[in-house]
Amino acid sequence: MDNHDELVYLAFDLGASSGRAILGRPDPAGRIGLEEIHRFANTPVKTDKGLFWDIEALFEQMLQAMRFVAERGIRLRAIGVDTWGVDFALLDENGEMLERPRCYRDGRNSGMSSRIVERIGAVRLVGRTGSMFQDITSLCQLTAAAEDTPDLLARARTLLFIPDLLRYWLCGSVVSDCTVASTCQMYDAVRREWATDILSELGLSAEILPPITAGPAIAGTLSRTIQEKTRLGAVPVVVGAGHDTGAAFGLCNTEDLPPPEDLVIISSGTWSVLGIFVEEHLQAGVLEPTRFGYEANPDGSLRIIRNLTGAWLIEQCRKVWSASGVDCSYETLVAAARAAAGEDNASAIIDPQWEGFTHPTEMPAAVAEYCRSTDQPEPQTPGQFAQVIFASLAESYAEAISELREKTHQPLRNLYMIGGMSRNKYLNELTGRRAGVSVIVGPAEAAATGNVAVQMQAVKK
Ligand code: LFR
Repeated sequence: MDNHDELVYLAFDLGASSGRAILGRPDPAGRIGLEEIHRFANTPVKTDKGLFWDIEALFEQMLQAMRFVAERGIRLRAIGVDTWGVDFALLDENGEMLERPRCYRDGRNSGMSSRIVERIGAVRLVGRTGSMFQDITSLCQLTAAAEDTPDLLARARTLLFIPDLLRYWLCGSVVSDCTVASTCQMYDAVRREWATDILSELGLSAEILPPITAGPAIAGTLSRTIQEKTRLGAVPVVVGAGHDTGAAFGLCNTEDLPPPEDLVIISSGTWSVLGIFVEEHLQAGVLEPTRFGYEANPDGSLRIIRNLTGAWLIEQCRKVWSASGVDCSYETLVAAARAAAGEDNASAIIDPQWEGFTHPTEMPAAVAEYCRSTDQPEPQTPGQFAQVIFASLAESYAEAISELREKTHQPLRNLYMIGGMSRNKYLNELTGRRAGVSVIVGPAEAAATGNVAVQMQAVKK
């Protein structure tokens, strides 16, 4: 039986592979209990123009989840949306979407980061935005749009990142927050303003960028149309932690964990975002911008991050294997990987960041190709592939941690693993050994919990 008087928050947490609707119920001690009420796949659509998110289908799933809530008679205190970063939709003067949001894995972004660095200069770009140099950033995507679809870009009046677009559809407000803005490479997270000079040097308009709230806030209430479609009332919709990784890291700034100089965090889903909390940007030149950048936490504080490939490799392999009838449950694969350790065909180490893994036709074939081209034995069985992938992920985490130790002179002896992949005990063991860290396993649903925490702050204000 639902207790209709308790305080319930609804968090939408959308990743690149799947979305979840989760109810959050804070207890008197401040702990947040979670109940997943709906889970749905996020499947991009490939057309002859490129790779797009099926954003309408995702929104429809969100409405479905809201109907479930209404049917149970739950009165929501608020709703919040967090998603992956960098991607955006462009709206015309009537607020209509000009095309579906492109997926950051779209081929047209390839090589864009180095071209922008050539035009702006690495030092200046890092100084103004702090973002890690990657082809996926919104700045790269917008520059690609200016070259590839200039007419469409000319018609754009508003740019909304994915969580902002979904919130706009829920309540009509046009607003963003520092967590998602700090992923885009167009935002100065230190001064907390758009880096408009960088945009104009690239011939891009800064006028389409949304305003950014100062911390968690209520953006609006569910529009009439949405209330009618879902049978929910005028529920407040919150802005403040639109970026999933930002929402997750926001949870980790607590005294229950080791102090920042001794703590690395990995928020792991499709990506494994490895980070440490910092007071300010390090001196220019200390960090290599193709490997490290800065992002903002919901309270505006900063973290250094390295964006590493996460579950993407194994998820894409599972897709191929399950289509041919192989048992691909996570438990089976992890057990098979453990059993394969030590076999010659499971000994290769791949670079999970290799461009060939961005969006291959078949992931196992891409892994095999990498091994061949680096003169390493090719894995044959799913267990051997999984072993190669897990060992390589652990290796990439270890390298990043060791580089951070060297550059920051901090001991970083503890690793807090959060997000979906934190459930993979075998990967945690491999990482602990390779990186020389004690692994503390945190919540798998860190982003959703952080999302609810931010909603609670916003409604309290
Ligand atoms: C994780 C994440 C990362 C971001 C990547 C692409 O879901 O949000 O933080 O770099 O997706 O947006």
